[in-house]
Amino acid sequence: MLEKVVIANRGEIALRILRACKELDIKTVAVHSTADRDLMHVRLADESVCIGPNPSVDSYLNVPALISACEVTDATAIHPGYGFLAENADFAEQVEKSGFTFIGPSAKVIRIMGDKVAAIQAMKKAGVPTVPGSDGPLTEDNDRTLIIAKRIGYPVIIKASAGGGGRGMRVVHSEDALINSIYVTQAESKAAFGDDTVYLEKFLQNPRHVEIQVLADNLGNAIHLGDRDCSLQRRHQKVLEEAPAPQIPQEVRDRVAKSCTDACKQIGYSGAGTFEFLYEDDEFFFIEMNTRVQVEHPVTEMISGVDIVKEQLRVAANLPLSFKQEDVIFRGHSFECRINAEDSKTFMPCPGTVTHFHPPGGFGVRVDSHLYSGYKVPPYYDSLIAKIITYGKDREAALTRMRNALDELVIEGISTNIPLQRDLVRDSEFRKGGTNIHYLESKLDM
Ligand code: MV4
Repeated sequence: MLEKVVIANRGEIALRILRACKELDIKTVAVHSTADRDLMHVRLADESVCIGPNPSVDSYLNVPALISACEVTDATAIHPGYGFLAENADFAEQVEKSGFTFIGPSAKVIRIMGDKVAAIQAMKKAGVPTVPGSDGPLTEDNDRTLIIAKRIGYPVIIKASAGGGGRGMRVVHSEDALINSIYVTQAESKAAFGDDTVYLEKFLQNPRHVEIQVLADNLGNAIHLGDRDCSLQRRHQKVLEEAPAPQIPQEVRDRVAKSCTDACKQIGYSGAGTFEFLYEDDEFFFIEMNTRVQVEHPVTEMISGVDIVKEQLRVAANLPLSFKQEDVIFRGHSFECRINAEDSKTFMPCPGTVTHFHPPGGFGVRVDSHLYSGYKVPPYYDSLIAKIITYGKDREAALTRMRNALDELVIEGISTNIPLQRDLVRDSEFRKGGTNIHYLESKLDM
């Protein structure tokens, strides 16, 4: 097993990683910025190192400081969590070159998935269903581009190959607007990412966001942990997730999941990963792959019984996954509500001191949070402060538990999105299941 892990993150995910390390008897090193010295996981870790001042660029994104932290503590591995450096191929490469284990896939695979054109091509080749599109970057040949768009059929969407997660996209409804829109998207992409490569896809008008969780080890095994629906989002920030994704024919679900595990084997994937799909009219279309553990991983853990972070640690130690596909039994339903320190009307971040925290509890309720009464939410980082996760034998049971859990939850001293979450779990359309990616924003507009 790994001996000592540097947790290169903060907040709830740092605590989540620490818990997995403790269960596996791995020593832990918390690294933190000045403002974060009172974080819960810093207190619980075997050792802690202050890696720099508050701005992320000086601390959680400070590669030399992180490598130094490994060196001074004699750590053997580094877990990046999500966000920050988690999907930075150069970081993964530097960690490995310095003689430490990066807990995640190889730098090579991270690099391919960061290049959306390369990712789609690799997945298509491996048999994963993709969105009809340009199947590669657009060229300077505008006549060719116009023919491609005509073949796909309007509306089309222009996407930056270096983008992802909703950055660098533009929808085009007619031929007259295409070429100019491509120029604009290329210029924006060049400015934002230093790369002007763009590609075209058919624009799906009312899809759901459904993703497949996978795990792969370094011995050629790859398994999936089923799907999650993450369609409820605002400005590309997920708000409420569930597993499994409701109302998908079992045969369609099984087929796409199988294509993902086949693809993992083909590209030599290692660790935890997520295949992101758009789902419309009973069809899956691959759009991107995430090479990290995700915020919403707990809903998958609840329905599969698999501890995803522990498996990440096993894989990084070159151990086999602790089970085979046929050992994974899916049971019940799970929801996750993300609790953010933000204004409940304007969605602006609302840092400050939590004067009182009372988490919900009881059978089928899980709270992943670093909060405690007296904790000061700093203004420097993202505003996620807690994840309320419920489990039930079916969707209805898990949702009832979530309504009750949100009613029990008390966070005083700062403004949060708890009122929004309480409203959402009572929303009649949401209760029916299967709302699409536009549902939340259109509800908020009313
Ligand atoms: C799309 C799309 C419709 N058609 N691609 C946005 C985030 C990025 N991961 C991909 N995104 C989209 N790609 C095609 N061909 C609509 C979106 C999209 C979206 C996707 C998932 C969740 C929320 C979304 C909100 C707006 C647009």
